[in-house]
Amino acid sequence: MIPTAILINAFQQRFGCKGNPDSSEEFYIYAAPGRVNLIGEHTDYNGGFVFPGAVEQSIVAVLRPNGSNQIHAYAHDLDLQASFAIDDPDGPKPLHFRYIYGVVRELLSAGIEVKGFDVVYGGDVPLGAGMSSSAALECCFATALNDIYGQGRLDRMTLARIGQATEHKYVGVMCGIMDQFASMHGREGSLMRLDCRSGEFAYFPWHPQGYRLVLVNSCVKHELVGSPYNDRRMSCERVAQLAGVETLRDCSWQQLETLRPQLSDEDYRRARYVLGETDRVMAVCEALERDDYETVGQQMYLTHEGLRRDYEVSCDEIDFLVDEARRCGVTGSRIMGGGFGGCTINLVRDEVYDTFAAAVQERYSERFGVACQLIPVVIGDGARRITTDKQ
Ligand code: GAF
Repeated sequence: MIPTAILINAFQQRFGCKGNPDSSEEFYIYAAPGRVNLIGEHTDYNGGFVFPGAVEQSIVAVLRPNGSNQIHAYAHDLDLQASFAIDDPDGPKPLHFRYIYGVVRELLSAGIEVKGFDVVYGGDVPLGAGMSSSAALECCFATALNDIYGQGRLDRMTLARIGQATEHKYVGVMCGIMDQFASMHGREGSLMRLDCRSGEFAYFPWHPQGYRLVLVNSCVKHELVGSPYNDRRMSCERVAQLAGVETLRDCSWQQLETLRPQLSDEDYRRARYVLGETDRVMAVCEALERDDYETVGQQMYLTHEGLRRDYEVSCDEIDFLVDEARRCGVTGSRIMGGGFGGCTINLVRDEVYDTFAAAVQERYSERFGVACQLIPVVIGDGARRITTDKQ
C-alpha cells in the first residue's frame, strides 16, 4: 500500500500549510511504479525486445513550489534530507538525491523551466530488489515537474529518456530504457512488448488462466551503481563494433560464430546470451498468442541458464531459488532485472503455488540463514498524478 496519508502528514509537519489544507493548490501528489519483466533481460541496451509491466508498488511524492531556486527534499523511508540549488553545477553529493537533481537538470535542458520546490517522498518499491525503485523515483519527479512547470508538454517516452539520462550522467549506470519505459507507460492488467531499437511498443493483456506471477526476493541487495553492469554493456558494444552493427540486435548467429576467434571467451559468451535472449523473447511472444504458458516458462528457465553461465549476473542465493522452483514444479523461474541479487520472477500454476511458497521459504532460510520474501505480482498503471479525498 502506498502510504500517501503518511507522506502528506510528513509534508505538512515539515513544510507547514500555506492556507487551506484541503485546497488542491496546497500540494501536488504524484506516483510512479516499479516494474517486473517477463523476459528480455539485458536486451534493451542491445536494441532488442523487452517484456515488462508496471507493478502496484510505487514511489509517491508530495510536492509544492516554494518560489525560490532551492529544492528541499525529504526521503521519508530513509529519513534523509537535502537542500540544493537548481543551478548548482555540481548538485548534491549523496547518491540518493542525485536522481532528483539529474531529472531537474535534464528537464531544464529540455526547456522545462523548473523552479524550486519542497518535497516529501517515499513508497513501497522494495529497495535493492531489482524492481527498479530508481526508475520509479526518476519517473515520479519527471512526470510531476513536467506537469507543474511544463503543462505536460513532454511526452511519456521523452520523460522515460530523461530518467535514463539521469542514470547515465548523474549516477553512472549505463542502463537501457526498459525500467523508465515501464514506469511511464504501465497499464493495469497488461504487460508491454517494447522494441528498444525503434521505440515501438504494444500492450499484451496479462490474465494467464490458472497461473500467476510471483517474485521471490532473495534479500541479497541488488545495486547497479558500481556493479559490473556497465562491463556487461561494454562487452556487447565491443562485439557489435567488430561485427560492424550498431547493436547486437543486428548481429546474426553466423556473424557471431565467424567473429569468435577474434573475441575473448567472455565477450563471446556475453554476446551468445544476448542473441539467445532475442530468440527467446520471440518464442515467448508466439507462445502467448496460443496461451501456451508452459513454453513461456521453459524459455524463462533457459534465460536463467544464460544469465547464470554466459552473462554471469546471478549469485548463489538466486540460483538456489531457481533450482528450488524447478524442484517444486514451477512452470518458469529466472533472475529478474540487472542481476547481482534481487528477485527471481516465477510463473507458477495455481495448484503448485502453496507448496512452492512454503517450501522455498523454509529451505531458503535453512540454507542461507535469512528469510526470502514472496511478492505477488499485480500489474498496475504507469506514472500519474493522484488525488486524495481531501482534494
Ligand atoms: C536494469 C537496467 F536498468 C535495465 O535498463 C535493463 O538493462 C535491466 O537491468 C536488465 O534487463 O534494470
